Amino acid sequence: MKKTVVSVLLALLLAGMVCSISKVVPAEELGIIHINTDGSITPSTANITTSDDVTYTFTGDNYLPIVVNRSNVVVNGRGYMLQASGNASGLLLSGVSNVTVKDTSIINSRYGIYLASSSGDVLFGNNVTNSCYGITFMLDSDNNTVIENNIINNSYNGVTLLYSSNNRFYHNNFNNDNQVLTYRSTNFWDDGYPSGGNYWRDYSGGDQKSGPNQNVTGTDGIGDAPYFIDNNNTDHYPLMRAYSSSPNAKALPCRSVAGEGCQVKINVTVINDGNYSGNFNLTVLANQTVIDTCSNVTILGFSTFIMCIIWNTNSFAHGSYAINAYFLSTSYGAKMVNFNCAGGTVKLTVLGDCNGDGKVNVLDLISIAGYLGHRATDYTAYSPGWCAFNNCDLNGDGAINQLDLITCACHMG
Ligand SMILES: [Ca+2]
Ligand SMILES: [Ca+2]
Ligand SMILES: [Ca+2]
Repeated sequence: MKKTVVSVLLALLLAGMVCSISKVVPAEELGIIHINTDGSITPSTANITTSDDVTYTFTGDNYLPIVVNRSNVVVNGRGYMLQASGNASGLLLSGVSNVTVKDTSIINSRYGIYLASSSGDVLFGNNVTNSCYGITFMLDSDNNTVIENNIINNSYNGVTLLYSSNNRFYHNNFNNDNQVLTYRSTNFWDDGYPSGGNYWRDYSGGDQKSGPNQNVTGTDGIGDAPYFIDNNNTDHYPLMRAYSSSPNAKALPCRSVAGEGCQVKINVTVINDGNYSGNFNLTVLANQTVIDTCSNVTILGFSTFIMCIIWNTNSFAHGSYAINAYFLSTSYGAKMVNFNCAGGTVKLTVLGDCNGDGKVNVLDLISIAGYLGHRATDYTAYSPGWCAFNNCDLNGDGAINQLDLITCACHMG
């Protein structure tokens, strides 16, 4: 009986020690993909492409280890998978600096991402899962930044640091039996308050308090007690929930040219394709001037919504205004998110100046005439022609007709 127990324990122990690699790769496929110091990629059959020897983009999944020997490059996995085999590292950065590895799913490798004597590199938005060692820094791999990665289900350690210091880890999700192992390494594990640190699946603290010292009444999404790794490594602001990147949002004005005194519609569009949710205060600015605020806007996970803001330009001088919106969380880690609007600039000019050249003349009349009979309902927001149509709709009534022509004619000269 005792013998059986011992055998079972031994079997369990061995099972735990043998790191499972699920994919068996035929011997002829074994090899290594190199991003060489001269910028070339070998072998040429690798599912990676570059047009400038700076950005290396996956064109499909890769089943060989990748060794990066070139500094100052970006490796963009575009969500594709990298699966090394046997005892190989998925991605090895060897003696390089200023390399960014992003958006790559690295699974079933002995070492997911391995840095040897490499400093000043960035690991951003990768999934490092189901390997033996998730992320490993060896031999003076210092001053690297590791953010927004999922480091999950790695059988030995999530992160291993040997003789590697001053690296910064934050906004990562950690769920491994052994989260971190360090030796002679002192590192940063948070981004200060209120940005916060990492999500640790095994964190057992509560969240009743807030503030940099976590001594103010009120919850803030950050654990009240630090997450202690070892004497030289502590996450002072562990996240209470898994980190999910911010919702994608834009603040887009409906026109790029507006006559003085016009009202300009601005659509604030939020597309949230993550599980991140919370309540926010929204502020919309024209250059540095606040033009509208909304409190307690709720953004739910996996949702989309559009809010319409009206900017009354009465008290604004002629000139170009960049429209920006930002959300300040009131419910989750007081996370501040800046959303820059793509193409969101409005030129304030004389009424009637549809093309924004500062003069009202026959060119503006021609622009308006080109849209005669068109209505706002003919256009989908942001589609080609939509913004130009709005620029010509001088009285903003959603139709272009003789009223707009007359308004323009009255301001000519
Ligand atoms: Ca707290
Ligand atoms: Ca003009
Ligand atoms: Ca009109």
